[in-house]
Amino acid sequence: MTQAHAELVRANELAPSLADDAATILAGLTAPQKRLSPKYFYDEAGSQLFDAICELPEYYLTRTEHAIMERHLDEMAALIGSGTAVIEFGSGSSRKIRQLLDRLDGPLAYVPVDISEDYLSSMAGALARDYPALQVLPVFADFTRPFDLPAFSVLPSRNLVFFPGSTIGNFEHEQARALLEVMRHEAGPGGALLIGVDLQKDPSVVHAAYNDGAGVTAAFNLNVLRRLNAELDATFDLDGFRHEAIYDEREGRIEMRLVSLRSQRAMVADRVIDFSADEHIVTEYSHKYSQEGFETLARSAGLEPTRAWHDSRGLFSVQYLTVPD
Ligand code: AVI
Repeated sequence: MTQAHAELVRANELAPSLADDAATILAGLTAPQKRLSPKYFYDEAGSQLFDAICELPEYYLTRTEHAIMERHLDEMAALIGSGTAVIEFGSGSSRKIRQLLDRLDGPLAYVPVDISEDYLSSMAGALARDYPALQVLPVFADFTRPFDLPAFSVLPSRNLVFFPGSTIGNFEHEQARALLEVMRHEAGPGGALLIGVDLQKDPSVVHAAYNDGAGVTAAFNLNVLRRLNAELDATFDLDGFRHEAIYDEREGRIEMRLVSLRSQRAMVADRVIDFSADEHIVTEYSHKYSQEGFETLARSAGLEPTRAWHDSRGLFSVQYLTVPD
């Protein structure tokens, strides 16, 4: 690993701490329907809780995606080809990228893009150590907006955007389309996208995945209030809220909420936020797609759905989309 390989690139202006995003957060908390963006879940504690969620028996997503990848990686690698630069949007778990890198034919570079700087640099450092032939070029950026790719010392044959885990589901449809357009831009003409997408299924299976028996998802959800207290001088009583996740079948999405257990008041950055009993903050949507619905979305972003792999129960999918030349 050379020094340049380990160096973190700051690609665009972004808000690493909640204090920098105070205006947006306050706008969400003072709207008629209180909202917080799910991007605020992922401080260090939140990222660790999310890793724990991925191990839960009820949370089928990670396990099923892993199995689909294991089963079809040879075909995926053949489609992707050799000498690729893999650009991972939101480099959440290095396990997934290792699974891909281990099977690709001579990948040239790995570009993890994330807003969690600590997580990004420790993960990128470990990968650079374990894959000495690979250029590991982390980019510290908000991947929802176009960013500059780092300079490659050798030009890759193509760019592959890797976005596992069904994080695309956490974006509302219009935002998801815009994000796919950013990915199309970063992949460039002739490039490709490999995206994990959770599928519509029996609502009870989805419901269980977001209401686990061990309460890890609840802790993950409530962690955002702890973060607001720590970073925005907020005064949320963490025992005054409960986790709720309901599956909205009409919208095909999980809606995750923090429900106020009583009428109460919290200060957030010197602003008073009042809650009535049972009032909730929406903290996350997690959309589930049909194969057809996802293809329509991809086409609307100028992408060509080329191949999709599903598990035998139809729980999850991995989608391969290409960028026209
Ligand atoms: C990151 N994302 C795909 C997860 C999901 O399933 O929507 C976040 C999550 N929220 C609750 N559990 C997991």
